[in-house]
Amino acid sequence: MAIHFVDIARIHVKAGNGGNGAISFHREKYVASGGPDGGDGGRGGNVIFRADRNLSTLMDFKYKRKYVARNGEDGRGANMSGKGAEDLIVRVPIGTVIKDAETGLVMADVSEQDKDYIIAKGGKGGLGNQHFATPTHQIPRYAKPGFKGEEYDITLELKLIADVGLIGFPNVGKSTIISTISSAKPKIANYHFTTLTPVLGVVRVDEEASFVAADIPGIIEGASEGIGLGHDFLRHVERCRLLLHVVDVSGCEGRNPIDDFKLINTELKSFSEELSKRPQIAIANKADIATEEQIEEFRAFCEEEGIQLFVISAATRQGLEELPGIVFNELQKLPPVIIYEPEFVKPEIVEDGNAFNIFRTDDGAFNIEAEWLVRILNGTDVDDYESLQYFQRRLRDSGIIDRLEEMGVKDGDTIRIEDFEFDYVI
Ligand SMILES: Nc1nc2c(ncn2[C@@H]2O[C@H](COP(=O)(O)OP(=O)(O)OP(=O)(O)O)[C@@H](O)[C@H]2O)c(=O)[nH]1
Ligand SMILES: [Mg+2]
Repeated sequence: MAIHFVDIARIHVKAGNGGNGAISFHREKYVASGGPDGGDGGRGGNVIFRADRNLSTLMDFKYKRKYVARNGEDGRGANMSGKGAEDLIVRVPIGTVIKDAETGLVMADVSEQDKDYIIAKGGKGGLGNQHFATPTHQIPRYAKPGFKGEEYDITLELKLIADVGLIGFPNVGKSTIISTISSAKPKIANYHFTTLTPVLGVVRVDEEASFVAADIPGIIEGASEGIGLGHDFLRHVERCRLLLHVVDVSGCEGRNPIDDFKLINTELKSFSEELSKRPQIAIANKADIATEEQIEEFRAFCEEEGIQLFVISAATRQGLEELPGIVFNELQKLPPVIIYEPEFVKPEIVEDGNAFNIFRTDDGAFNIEAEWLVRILNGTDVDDYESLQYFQRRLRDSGIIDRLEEMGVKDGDTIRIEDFEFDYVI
């Protein structure tokens, strides 16, 4: 069965890098040598997620999987700062939960309209050489490169925001119920899996009172192993405060409503222990074609289990008048719709930290891994004596030279830092 509804996606987001600081010196006619006037780099663009009421699936993300914000502009001479880049706004349906793909930890729950969820932060711009002049060092020939923008592989999962979720076997009448008590008009038909995509409906109790209900595809035994439409759709009722568990009390398809009820709860449990503990109201539907004994048998089961029961017929509307009011009152006793708190902690970017790692490769070269050092190297004019001195000072201050000597570095050995390579000179 082809399912066109897309409610899960994996994408890559990258914020813009900060622009590089400029190396420049003030120049004027008849002025021999001016001071440093290299401007700062601009900030890289953020990747921001926003909830959009007009979207209902994550379909777009199936085709476009890379979202890259622009880099900040480099600084220029005459103290001109580079322009910051515009943010990249990515629109998703309300209720999209964003997780770090690697750890599975929640980064954001895009559940509020008009709110910016910054997922990848743009890099700061680097400082221009105007900042590095000191009384003893008046011609700084180095500037700082911009910081890298954050970059993540993320997953998007749509978890609808609804107070109430309708669950049950296929064909028990879930869609018929939601279509009679709410504004939603889902497809209703006498076959299994009529509903393929979740549907939200607003149920009005009176002028002031209303709640949102979600109708999802039917669940069958083995759904947790992927039978039927699987149980992925349960994700859409995960936030619900209350579940309306619908059974066909007439057993018109030759099944037993008590068995059905237990089976669905088993499937629920294998999907999520937490969801299986969510409060439920049993809805015995199709009472119009059920016998008194059938209804009583189910009622006895519910009483024994301590489950609140509601007997209705969505076809004749018997009992449906009262249902919204009862559900609404029940909701008043329950906690609000679940919003997922961010739990992912971004790795900290330490400016000019001194952490490094050195290892020897097969060819005998010493490889230095240190992000801060690469940043300095990128901003260093290797032909310039002063900036080279600055670079060497950082090598010494950070303990890299000591470590190299411990490791037995000799004159003429190759030192490698990412793409840079040079000979070690004592
Ligand atoms: N006799 C009777 N038939 C009903 C009642 N409620 C629904 N039906 C019929 O049952 C069939 C299935 O109804 P749906 O509302 O599509 O069932 P569903 O649970 O949404 O089914 P799926 O979307 O396939 O999971 C339709 O033919 C409805 O007309 C009822 O109270 N009494
Ligand atoms: Mg349906």
